[in-house]
Amino acid sequence: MEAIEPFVLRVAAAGGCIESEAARITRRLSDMAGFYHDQDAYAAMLAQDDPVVYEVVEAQVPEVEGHVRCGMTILYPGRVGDEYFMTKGHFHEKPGTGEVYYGLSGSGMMLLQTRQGDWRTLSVGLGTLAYVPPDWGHRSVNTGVEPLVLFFAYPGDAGHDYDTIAAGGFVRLVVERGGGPAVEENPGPAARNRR
Ligand code: M6P
Ligand code: ZN
Repeated sequence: MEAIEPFVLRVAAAGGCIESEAARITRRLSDMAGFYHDQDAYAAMLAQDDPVVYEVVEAQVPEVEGHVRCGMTILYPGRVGDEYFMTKGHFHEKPGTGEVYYGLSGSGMMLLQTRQGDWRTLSVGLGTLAYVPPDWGHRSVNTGVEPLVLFFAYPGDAGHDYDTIAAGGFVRLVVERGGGPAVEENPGPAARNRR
């Protein structure tokens, strides 16, 4: 296994920043074509602005078995139409690998689903530990008004499979109804195309 020095990272919940050696990925609205169910709302919003939807700050840990990849996701508040800002979501490429999240600020939901289409939701946010068992796809959703900041840790060799989600989406959506979040069936590509 590749050896690295032990290290600490300073994690600031409010700003969601990890100082020192960390890689930062920024996902803007324009990076998320096809992910939101209301494509007209997506296009209209993008014509006005290209906001940052979320950032991932990840420690520089080898992507090999035995290491633990860790960092934070900072998911900003907002909506595309009635659908709350969310991460792309992914399965792990390597079967049998799970993930742990711990909420440092904000509030939201995690959508989970198996490759067979079984699904769950978990409440996440400040003070909540969310456990993603192996082989459950996962997506974080910010249903609040503050940034949702989640610390995460997962096996170094897990890898990210985005294609499965990109192809079929999640079977449920988290949408705003009457001022609060609701979990609804995803009408799917056929319904999307009718909009
Ligand atoms: C979590 C971790 C990261 C992941 C990030 C953003 O914090 O699972 O590995 O990259 O969420 O999610 P996604 O990659 O699905 O956009
Ligand atoms: Zn993951």
